[in-house]
Amino acid sequence: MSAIRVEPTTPFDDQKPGTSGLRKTVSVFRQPRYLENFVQAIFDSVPGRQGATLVLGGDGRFHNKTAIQTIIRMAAANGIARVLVGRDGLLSTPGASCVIRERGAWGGIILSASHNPGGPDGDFGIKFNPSNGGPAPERITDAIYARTREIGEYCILDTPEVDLSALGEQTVDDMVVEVIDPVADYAALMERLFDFDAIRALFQGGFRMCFDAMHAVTGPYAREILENRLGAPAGTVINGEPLDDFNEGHPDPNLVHARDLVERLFADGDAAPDMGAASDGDGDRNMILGRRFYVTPSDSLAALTLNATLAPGYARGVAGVARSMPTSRAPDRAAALLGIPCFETPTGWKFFGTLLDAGKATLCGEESFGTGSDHVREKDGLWAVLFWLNIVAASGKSVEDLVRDLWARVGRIYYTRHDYEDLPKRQAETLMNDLRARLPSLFGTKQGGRLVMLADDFAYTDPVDGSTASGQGVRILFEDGARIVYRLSGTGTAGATLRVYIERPEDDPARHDMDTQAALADLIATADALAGIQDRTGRGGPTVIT
Ligand code: VG1
Ligand code: CO
Repeated sequence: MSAIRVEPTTPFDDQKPGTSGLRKTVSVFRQPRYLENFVQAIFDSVPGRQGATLVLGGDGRFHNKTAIQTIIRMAAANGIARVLVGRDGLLSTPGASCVIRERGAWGGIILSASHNPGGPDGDFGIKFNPSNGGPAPERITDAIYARTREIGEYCILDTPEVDLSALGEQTVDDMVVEVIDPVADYAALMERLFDFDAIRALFQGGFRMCFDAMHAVTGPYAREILENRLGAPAGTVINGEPLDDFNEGHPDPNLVHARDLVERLFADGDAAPDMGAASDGDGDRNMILGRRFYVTPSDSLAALTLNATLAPGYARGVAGVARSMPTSRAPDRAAALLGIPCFETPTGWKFFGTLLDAGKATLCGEESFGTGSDHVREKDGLWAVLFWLNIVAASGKSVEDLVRDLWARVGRIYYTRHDYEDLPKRQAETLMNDLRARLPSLFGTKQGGRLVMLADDFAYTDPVDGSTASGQGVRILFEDGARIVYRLSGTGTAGATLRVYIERPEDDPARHDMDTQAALADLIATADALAGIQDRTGRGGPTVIT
């Protein structure tokens, strides 16, 4: 047995996990001891690692493989008995969640900065998921952070590199490293949830789809499931080769960054496929498109809720739905129609964990192209795509028809998010603080002709474990059901990003065909005026509109 090397270290003061793990530029992560400190803090603060199994993998971005070799050496030095690592270091976020659960692991370390750009000048990230397979709740991330502030040493072995390309077992000292097929467990789970025969028949009947993997982790998953198992024609998956810089792209499945896909789906006549979809860097996000039709993520969650029982895995019904606070109220309306509860949580998948574990929510979603269910404990991009395919196959309706059905039944909620990226941190924080200070005086006033019914900073008490979270975003609710939400992003690595979420319900079916930005124009102006965005930032408009 090789000697464990106990290395002295000193704390870094910036290792506080954000909305989804610790995210920094690659150059920050390449500093000596930076990754090691954080990994040791995980081992030190989560009980039960001795003799346990750890799941390890990432989205394949630059620095992924180097970090994996370090974590394997540290795992062996910290008493882990078995590491399950995805071949070539790849595991999508939902794929990792699946393996943690199926294999009874102590937890998993996922290396990803999700939709942030990669490469030597891009971003890197690390997150820990405990044994339920979900993102660590704040109780755990707070403990990890506290540990990073006082850490004095970390443990590592001097062992040769593990060959990540060969499936099967190797040993590192007395720890077993098993290189697993990253797709196998996940694909088997999907076959249990969805009617693969019906989807296969759909493709055989000429249904055409285009899945854009954006050169990120879902390529191998989508090829195996869509093309190999479901018989979609070769070429259905585009940009399917994971690259460590995502081909210099921004692997964020939205109308701006998945432009190739959007152009194909909005082509004239029959040139456009029947359905389009894209996923992000680590495979937990999804964008769904019909032919010349864009599905708002909030509507996607609502439509899946209404039609869930068409998929075998959900035939017994949906116990409840949960959505993040800034997500539109379309899922609430769908839930009301079915007579089931709808929970409102702060932004970030970690807040859904208790509801899923307790069986209170079956489906969850966020406006940020995140949808998922109790099948794993992460949002799941390809799962959402298969769910849509299953519903299309079982109902015989197009994606657009299904969304129009939703609008006919619960009304349409026009929804948009305006992001102002890379603002000076101080400026963005002052904007938010000034807005917060004005909240008590806004109630009962008219803003842009609308009466303010509620103005607060969202605070949450978890209905299962009673944990609390405050300061989760400013919300302004108007008498007519319109709403504006402001919050600062917790996933960026430079400056600050202000997110402004704007929505209003439209119950008149004769007005369900407006352009979203036009339908929301007056509210968008109110949102700007209330917070003084243009005046304070000097920006002519948002950087990204979704
Ligand atoms: C964003 C989204 C949030 C999502 C988070 C992680 O966070 O708004 O809904 O859960 O990203 O998604 P923020 O704090 O930047 O708004 V992912 O795909 O990065 O794991
Ligand atoms: Co992601």
